[in-house]
Amino acid sequence: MRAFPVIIIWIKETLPLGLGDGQLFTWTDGLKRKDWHDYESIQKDAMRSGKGEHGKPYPLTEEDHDDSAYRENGFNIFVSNNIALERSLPDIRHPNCKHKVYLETLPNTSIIIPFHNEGWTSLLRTIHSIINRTPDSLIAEIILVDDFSDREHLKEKLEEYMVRFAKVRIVRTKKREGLIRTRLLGASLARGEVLTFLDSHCEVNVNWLPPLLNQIALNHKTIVCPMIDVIDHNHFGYEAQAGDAMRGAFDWEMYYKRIPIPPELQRADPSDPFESPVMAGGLFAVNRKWFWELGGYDPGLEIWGGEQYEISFKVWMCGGGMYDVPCSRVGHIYRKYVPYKVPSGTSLARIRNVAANLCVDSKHGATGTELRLDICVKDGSERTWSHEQLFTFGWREDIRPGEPLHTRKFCFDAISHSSPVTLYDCHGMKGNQHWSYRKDKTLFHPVSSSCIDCNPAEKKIFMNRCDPLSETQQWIFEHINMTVLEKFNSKASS
Ligand code: UD2
Ligand code: MN
Repeated sequence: MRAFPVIIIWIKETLPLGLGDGQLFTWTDGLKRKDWHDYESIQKDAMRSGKGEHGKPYPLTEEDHDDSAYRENGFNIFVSNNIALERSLPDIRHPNCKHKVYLETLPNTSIIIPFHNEGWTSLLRTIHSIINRTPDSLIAEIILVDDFSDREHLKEKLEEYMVRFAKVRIVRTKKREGLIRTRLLGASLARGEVLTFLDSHCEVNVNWLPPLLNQIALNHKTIVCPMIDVIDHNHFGYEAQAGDAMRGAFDWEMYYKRIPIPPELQRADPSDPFESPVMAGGLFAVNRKWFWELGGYDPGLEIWGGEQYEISFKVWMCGGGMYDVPCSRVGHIYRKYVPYKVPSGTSLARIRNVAANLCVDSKHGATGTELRLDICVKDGSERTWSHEQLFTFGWREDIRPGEPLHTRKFCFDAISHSSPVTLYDCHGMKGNQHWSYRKDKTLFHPVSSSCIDCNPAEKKIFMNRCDPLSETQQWIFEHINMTVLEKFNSKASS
């Protein structure tokens, strides 16, 4: 039997809620398609009520806002603990998505979720949302890959909990590997036809998986990404990202950004998949064989970041394509700060002055403002990257507030051998933003041949003629990786 494409138009007009469960439609290409919505589960979600349901913000009180709620995860775990693991979400897809049909026979998938010290309820909510909003026949397995977490709830307690889900497997790395090698471990054990990667603090939305698998079934050389929605790190409200459907891009500093789709590339139906140059990183599906043909990820990538470019470039260079799929939506908690420790890298925490015993502080650090000294933050609170006393000495040989994973885009800048040290937009071209740390503990500024000095009484930080014997010019980098710093400095002097 053969139907004509016009049938769709007819259906759109007569069945506003959807096409009807399980009904089959044959396209002119001869392939059978069906409506994959699970109307029973949609109905169940619609009936739910309570705090945080339908993705509404949880009503926060003062004390719920306390920093202790954020410390372990970088998002408010109290709120997470107080909303249902199976909470409902708003269906914020483009209205056309309700009427879309996908191949009747879709490949199945292994869902791979790396985690390092994830919160209990945020991890469980990820799993529950998958179980509740994904057709069981499409899930080959859910692989939770523990990247050497040390929190107690992620050990036996997690294994006991997951016994109720036949498809969940837990595997663990033998040492801290970082998210890239952790994903690779999951991928190497996966048996599904498709690999679907998610972060460990997500909530998948209605009918999220079929549109992803459909795109891969039509052309296996594709990586497909859902729209990533924002779960607020304070109140857990669920909403689209600003601007919603945009293309992935990056700037000259390799910062990921999203830019609008140019009008000439916009689709007639904005709910159709569109090509995107690079992906955000965490949430995507890929044919398993094609992933390995691409060489997977480079296993030399450490802890966090950059892997999305590596895989994106390989896709394009190997004759594949990358698509964002507006009818597939997954919520993700964007953290307030990175809660986990980064064992290697160019990280440095505080820069303390020997004479003053005060630290460099970037509190009022908008661009153009002067750096000042302030009382050093207590040890232990250094995990809050948003704190103004963390700095990164980067490969660009500049110094930026923030830790390496999420630095702010301002750099230490000095315009002369006697000017104050200010924060200024990083340009990555050395010059006034070029620094080196010397063995005598001075912070040297090659372009002006001077050093950073300070006035403890006034808490001022300024440039001065280098005098390594003056303690006001001696700075201690606390928690720095000395090997990295030495490598850095030998390069600078050669
Ligand atoms: C984004 C991506 C993330 C990843 C990252 C680096 C989204 C929504 N998220 O940052 O997936 O691509 O950029 O480019 O696109 N983890 C480990 N071991 C570690 C550190 C993290 O297993 O050492 C896990 C962590 O539990 C999480 C995932 O890796 O499930 C990503 O880490 P993240 O959530 O801290 O990264 P995020 O969302 O800031
Ligand atoms: Mn994440």
